Amino acid sequence: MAQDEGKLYVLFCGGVGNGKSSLLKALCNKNLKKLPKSGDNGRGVTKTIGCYQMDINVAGKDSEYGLDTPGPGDHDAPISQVVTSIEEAVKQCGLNAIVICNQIPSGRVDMGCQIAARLISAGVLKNQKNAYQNVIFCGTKGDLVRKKRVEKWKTKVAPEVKSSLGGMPGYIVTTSLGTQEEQLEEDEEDDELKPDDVKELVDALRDIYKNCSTKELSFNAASEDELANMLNQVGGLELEKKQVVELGNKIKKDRKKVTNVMDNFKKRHKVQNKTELVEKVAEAIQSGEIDESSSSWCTIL
Ligand SMILES: Nc1nc2c(ncn2[C@@H]2O[C@H](COP(=O)(O)OP(=O)(O)OP(=O)(O)O)[C@@H](O)[C@H]2O)c(=O)[nH]1
Ligand SMILES: [Mg+2]
Repeated sequence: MAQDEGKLYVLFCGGVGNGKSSLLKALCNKNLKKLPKSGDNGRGVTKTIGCYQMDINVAGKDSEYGLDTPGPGDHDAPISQVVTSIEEAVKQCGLNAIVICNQIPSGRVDMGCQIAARLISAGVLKNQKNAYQNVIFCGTKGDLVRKKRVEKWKTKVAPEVKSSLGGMPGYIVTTSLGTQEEQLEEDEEDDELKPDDVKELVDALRDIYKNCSTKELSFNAASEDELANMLNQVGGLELEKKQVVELGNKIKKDRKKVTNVMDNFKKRHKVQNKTELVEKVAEAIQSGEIDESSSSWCTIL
């Protein structure tokens, strides 16, 4: 298939509350009517996949889009729904880069990151070894800890993602969004606030766009059993054999469901190819047809 050299499509994934939507919001075209929703919510904020036009000045591109995802661990989006939605986005949208978000202050590669990494490892990286170069492991909330801990995250914590990803990501970067609105409201008196810093992430995305031999990531779905076993193991679910089979069946059903929702969307919007799909989903978010914070997952994609 001919590569569409004029685009950069980026998937943001990782555990619930790790700052996926905030990061995408920081990179978005500020003229958008609707920006990704972020904030503090014990149940999780983002419930379905969203797609937004970014503005990060990548030389030679004419469109940059970011796809926001719910995190494994969300209270309203069951795990099979989260993983099948992420799979569908990788399969249908012709992604160029994947950003896995991990909170630096936690000092852990949390379960959400492990699940996202294992999903990408099984579906994207297993058959495309060069594609490790298209994966960014991003430490978020760097403003909440001292510089020393940011460095420690980079050298000691982040490399642990290798065991879930099956290899080292092409880029390990850190970001800080210390001056975002929500934070300012709460911490008005806090003179420790540091300026927003997303430079390392933007540089990595530009680099991927310019230098990576794998321009578009292809997706080969792992079997339902494989995924169910992975979730059982990484999630520490301790399911009996029979329950793992049931989870596999649920994943199978959800895969069908999300593909149907996607096919209906494509029909409704007369979508012909991947580029049009991403643009139409972004338009549908702006028009309010899709609400990514709605827990009804039939509005997905
Ligand atoms: N101080 C600080 N807070 C941040 C940063 N990034 C995100 N946050 C805060 O962390 C919380 C969660 O951020 P979100 O962007 O909603 O996280 P998410 O990963 O999209 O969460 P879900 O959609 O629920 O999975 C919000 O209160 C953000 O304001 C950061 O760099 N620094
Ligand atoms: Mg979110």
